[in-house]
Amino acid sequence: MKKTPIKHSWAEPYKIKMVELLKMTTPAQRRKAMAAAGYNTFLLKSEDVYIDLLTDSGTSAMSDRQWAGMMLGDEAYAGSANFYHLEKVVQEVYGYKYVVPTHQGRGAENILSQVMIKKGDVIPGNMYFTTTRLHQELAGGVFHDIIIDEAHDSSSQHPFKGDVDLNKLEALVREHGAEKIPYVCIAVTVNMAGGQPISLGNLKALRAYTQKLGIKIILDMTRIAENAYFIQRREPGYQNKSIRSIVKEICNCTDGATMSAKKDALVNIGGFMALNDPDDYEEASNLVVVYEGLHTYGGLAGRDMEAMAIGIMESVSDDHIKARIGQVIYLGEQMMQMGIPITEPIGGHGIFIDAKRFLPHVPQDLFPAQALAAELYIDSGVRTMERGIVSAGRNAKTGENYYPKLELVRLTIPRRVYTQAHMDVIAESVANVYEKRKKIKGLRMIYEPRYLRFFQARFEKIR
Ligand code: PLI
Repeated sequence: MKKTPIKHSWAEPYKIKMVELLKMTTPAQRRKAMAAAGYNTFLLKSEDVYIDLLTDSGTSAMSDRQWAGMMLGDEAYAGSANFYHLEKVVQEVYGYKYVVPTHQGRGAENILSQVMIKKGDVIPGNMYFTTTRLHQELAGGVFHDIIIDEAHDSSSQHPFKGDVDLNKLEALVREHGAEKIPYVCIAVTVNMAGGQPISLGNLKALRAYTQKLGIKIILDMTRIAENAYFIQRREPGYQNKSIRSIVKEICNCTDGATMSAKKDALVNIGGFMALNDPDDYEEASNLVVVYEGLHTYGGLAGRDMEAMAIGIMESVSDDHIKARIGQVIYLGEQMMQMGIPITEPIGGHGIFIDAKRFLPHVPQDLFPAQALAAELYIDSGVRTMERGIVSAGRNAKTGENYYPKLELVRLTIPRRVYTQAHMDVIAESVANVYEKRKKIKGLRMIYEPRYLRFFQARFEKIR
């Protein structure tokens, strides 16, 4: 367990003005809380959690400027000044023409899927995301994974594991015809692969191929600034380019985007759809009225849109993103030094423990990642989440379980929330559980909800 100092400084470009007090709990209290939550970390009460790594979604600390912006909320039902500010920022930073706000990312996914997908369509993507795939399926489409094989191997050192395998896309085009493919769905820092980036070289090659066939590219731009950071660090020719210019270059390769602003954009709630095609925009801005609210608020308060506009500007600052990912890398490097099997290279928004290698004696049917997340909570009050067979769910047609190659526990780092000392506590707790890993036997699912089961499923311990 020898620690060597981390070479690069990533110190935060901010200081702390207000703190939120946390309750400290005992192992006995946590054992009881975990059992009451059916061994699902989503069902824990947040007040029972010490360090909350469940998600980086909506959990960021807003800046003093964002809070000040909240006071400028124009809460008019129609034509809020904050909407026009948000629209201007999205146009300037990302370069899209039209913006439709939504309450969060899945609101945008619902509307975009309804606008663009017809029954029987095929939607290729660089790995699935839970809500994205479900909305594609509910709209009548079928998702196909076209990410490179390396993305499914947690130990592959490929620098851009979010890249698309163009041969897989060509095979889909040959099988179904380009007219059955309305768009390719491209995620940045691919969540389910461990926060792994796509390269601009790959995106440009994809663009050249799809343009010839009249297939659009829709970006899931949820963690785009984090992807830009990896391009700046790893892709030849981008070392001297700003995060902001790389972000714009990524968007320029696409026709539109859905955004969960709860991640990169540093807000607690909010999202949007951004489009270039006026017909798609017209339909989306009409449909949003049905599901979210008028097209100038989309389910958000004016103050939420103001905080989002300011958050987007802060998110593309080079100093911000260097510290954000620096903290993630700091934690990941500690784990690697301790011999903990994690997804490599270290990704953008968290550390993903490979539960198959951590618990090789627990078969996937006994939910090793779910069981490991429960043990980590009991050990230290650190809340993580499963990203494996429970998250993958069942095939909508056959009802069979998906068996993803990756069986991961995600330790997601909220932005601007925790300190370096918190990172040390997390690493120590993972090491503790690693030492007693042979005692972990797995779980049995005793309640399975129909949609997105990982949120609400309940389990009991295998004795
Ligand atoms: O949680 P929403 O509805 O604002 O966004 C959905 C969503 C879309 N795309 C991607 C890549 C996501 O990561 C995402 C939400 N992610 C969550 C909640 C997470 O914990 O990762």
